[in-house]
Amino acid sequence: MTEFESRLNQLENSYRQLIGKPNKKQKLGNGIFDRYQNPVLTAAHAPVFWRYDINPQSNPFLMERFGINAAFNAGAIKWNGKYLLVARVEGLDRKSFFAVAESPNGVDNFTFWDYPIDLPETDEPDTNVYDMRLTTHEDGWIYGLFCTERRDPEAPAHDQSMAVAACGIARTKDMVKWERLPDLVTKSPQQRNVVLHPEFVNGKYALYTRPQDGFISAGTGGGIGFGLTDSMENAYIGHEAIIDNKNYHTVYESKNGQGPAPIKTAHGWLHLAHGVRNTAAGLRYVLYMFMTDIDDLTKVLHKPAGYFLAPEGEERIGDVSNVVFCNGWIADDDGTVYIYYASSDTRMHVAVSSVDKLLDYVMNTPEDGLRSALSVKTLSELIRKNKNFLYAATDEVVQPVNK
Ligand code: M1P
Repeated sequence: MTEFESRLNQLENSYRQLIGKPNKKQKLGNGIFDRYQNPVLTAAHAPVFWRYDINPQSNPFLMERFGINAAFNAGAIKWNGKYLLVARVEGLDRKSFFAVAESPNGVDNFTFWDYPIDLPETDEPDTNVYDMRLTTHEDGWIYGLFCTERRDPEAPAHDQSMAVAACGIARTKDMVKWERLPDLVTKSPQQRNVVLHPEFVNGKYALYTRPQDGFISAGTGGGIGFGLTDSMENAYIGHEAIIDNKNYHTVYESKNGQGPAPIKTAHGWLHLAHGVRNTAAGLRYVLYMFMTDIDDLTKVLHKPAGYFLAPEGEERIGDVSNVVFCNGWIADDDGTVYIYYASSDTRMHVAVSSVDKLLDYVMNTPEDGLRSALSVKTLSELIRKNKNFLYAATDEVVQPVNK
């Protein structure tokens, strides 16, 4: 066996081992969801034939020719009985693109389809595309809304980082062939985290938006917006109502954004979103949840205090550390909910819950009182309730530890 053949064998074995590695629930979750032990998708999940030219004539040293830096921020959909992630795959050149990875069970064995998505461009080519939200709409199409980023035409030559973010729109019927539609037009100078609602509202398409003044900072904009458009073929939103604002001294103080399309339940629409606050160590991204009225999508009915899921352990480290981000979840027929979240702009994980658990969490977790004294009041009420419950159960006087 030549050195080339031996190296190729090792690369393929290590890839197969990774793909075949079973994933298990972590022990003792919080009752709301179960995290799984291993990331479900990483840069190393890219097939060997993506990364290497495997012809010894043109690549005698078997060098990596197309390195993959990360696989994260994936949209998700159940498709023909399989769990699909449409990941943001980022090459060493920092450009990201979309690629589908498929699993038979939603928690492991995610395998990339042979080719990345061939996403058509508009007349104004995208420099970078990322963070696709998938929506199976009642009009019969599967839409993928994503961020398209281009250099700011107003940027001076010395500034090579000023960019404009907008919402790109594509749709498909088979997850393979994608039709590109014109970008969304709104009154906001920049848009990111735009998500299509799965149902018509008053005969129109309804979109969750995130108006922002600048590329990074939401500025005077921000909050999760909501607007209607007559068509997706020339999507235009004239008025954005802010349904969930950023708020002082919360986990969504600097900015926030809708995650995947909301899940419809008998009690209302379940939303998963990300919230951002600034710290001495930089921005911290966490996930939080809320519920909107089944008919009035602009009315928030319930919103638990604080975060639903925050970066933990190794999740805290990556290209952009201290970040969790979610733009894909799957509500299965049996009520199981697979929450696909990325950590630190590097890799994908899964946390598993159910519609019933998420409803209980959203409807029965106390809201943010927005003041320390009210947090103490909420906690003291819970302690009192638990003491009374213990007292009733044991028929003994429970001694107060501290009056
Ligand atoms: O780097 C963290 C995230 O930053 C952006 O999110 P937002 O628009 O809310 O600030 C996005 O670029 C996202 O892809 C990234 O994960």
